Amino acid sequence: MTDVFGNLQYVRVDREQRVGLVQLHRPEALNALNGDLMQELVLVLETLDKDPTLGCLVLSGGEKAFAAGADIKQMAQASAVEMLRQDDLAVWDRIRLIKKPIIAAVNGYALGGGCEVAMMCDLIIAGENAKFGQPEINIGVIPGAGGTQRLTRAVGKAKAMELILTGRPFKAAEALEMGLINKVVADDQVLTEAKAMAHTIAEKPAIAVQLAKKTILKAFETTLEEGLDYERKLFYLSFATEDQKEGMQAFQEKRQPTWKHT
Ligand code: DAK
Repeated sequence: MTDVFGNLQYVRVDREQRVGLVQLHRPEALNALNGDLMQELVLVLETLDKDPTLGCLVLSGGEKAFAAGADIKQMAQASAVEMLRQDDLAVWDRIRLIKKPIIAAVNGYALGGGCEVAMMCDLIIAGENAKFGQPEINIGVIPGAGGTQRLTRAVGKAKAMELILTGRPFKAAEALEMGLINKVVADDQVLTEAKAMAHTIAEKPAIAVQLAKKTILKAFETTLEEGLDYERKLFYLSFATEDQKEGMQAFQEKRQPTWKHT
């Protein structure tokens, strides 16, 4: 699978049936997210997103860290003008445009940009010793890749204020209780659990899955009325798929549907 991408330095790619597996691999720096790693990650995700034989993606890190944040060493000396010129966010932001669901499988640290990347994913499965947090305040900055927005939408103002203003790390159990993540499992079961969920999703009719993802995300960006209108249009659009005909036919014939993902 890696052949398709040439020489990847920081990201590993694999597949299992209809599930694409992407792993951050910069263990010597706890998967700190430098520019090259982010370029590779986005390239891989966008390529897998276009592959019609895949229905769901899993993004994991290593045992010790999903990712300990953006690379502090790389940005430490940058001026505001350099940051503006580099415009790294333009790369990071492409993750939210991926159409297929992405499940983050989190072990160890998911801090700063690492937590933000996990939150850009659609579902999060974490190991019991996973440690989330937005510690940017401790190095004199604020979250820069969506933390103030996505954490607040996920856990509410009170908790987001506390976590971002104190920089306090929090464990998977607290993340689950706050509604930030989907499931906590034993550390050595994280990938297995994430893959199981990914296979379940990947076996569903792919276009309906993508329309559902898009519509749920819309709920964070719009009024209820516009969101309902958007949902109705995509619902009608789902009737243009062969899978809609097959799904409803199979129901009436009391048999399992055979999805074509078209
Ligand atoms: N950046 C660079 N290197 C890192 C790193 C990071 N975020 N985190 C760890 N490392 C490196 C360490 O420097 C060390 O390298 P060597 O010294 O061996 O060369 C190696 O990884 C192992 O780390 P430690 O020796 O520190 O390991 P410990 O187990 O003792 O501690 C730790 C683990 C996770 C508690 C600690 O490493 C730590 O506090 N790391 C920094 C966590 C952090 O503050 N993260 C937030 C960074 S700010 C944006 C996009 C994103 C962002 C901003 C803008 N745009 C697109 C605009 C995000 C910002 C951030 O994430």
